[in-house]
Amino acid sequence: MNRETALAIVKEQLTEHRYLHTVGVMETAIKLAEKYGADSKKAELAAIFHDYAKFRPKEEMREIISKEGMPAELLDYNSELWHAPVGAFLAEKEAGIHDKEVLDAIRYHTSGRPGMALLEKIIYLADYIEPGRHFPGVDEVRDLAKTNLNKALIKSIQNTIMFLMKKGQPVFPASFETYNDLVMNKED
Ligand code: DGI
Ligand code: FE
Ligand code: FE
Repeated sequence: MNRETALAIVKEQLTEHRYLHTVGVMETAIKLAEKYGADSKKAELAAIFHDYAKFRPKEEMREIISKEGMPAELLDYNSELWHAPVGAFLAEKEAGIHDKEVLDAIRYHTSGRPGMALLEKIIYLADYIEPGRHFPGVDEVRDLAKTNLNKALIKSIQNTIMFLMKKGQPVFPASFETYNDLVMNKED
């Protein structure tokens, strides 16, 4: 699927603000793919569809998670986590994207997972550092992303977990597991 077709499909599903975020993620993901040796066309497609399900009604997402064999544990945690696996499912079902690497990058873009593939890391990070993001700590992660993908990823997950904990919110176990996996397998 080419960029224009993909963007036109997701535009229908998103607000203007979320669409601009998506374009930012796309541009950032392509740059990261070129820098770190991932397939830039896959990065482009995964980035365009990463928030495809962001505005689906909670009831629809809950039903898809239950019926399609996704981890039931998701339902006990923040519903903000749901659009990622549901987005992967709907990108395949509604938009005919079958590439497993692309679908996994969409599926794990919010929680991460232990043993993340390169494309998954790139989409997770691009989502965090795209130019429209302005939260505390984002510039430090942008700097790390210029030289070390894993360090940037660790910092972004650390920031997200600490942000949730400071608010006294639950943290999905996969987020902790991803953090531990990256810290324990640090290459440098
Ligand atoms: O969809 P986006 O806003 O672009 O970004 P995202 O898919 O990373 O969603 C992030 C939101 O999910 C953010 O507001 C934090 C929230 N969230 C809730 N519980 C968890 C969580 N994020 C992670 N990584 N882990 C959680 O347990
Ligand atoms: Fe998202
Ligand atoms: Fe996003």
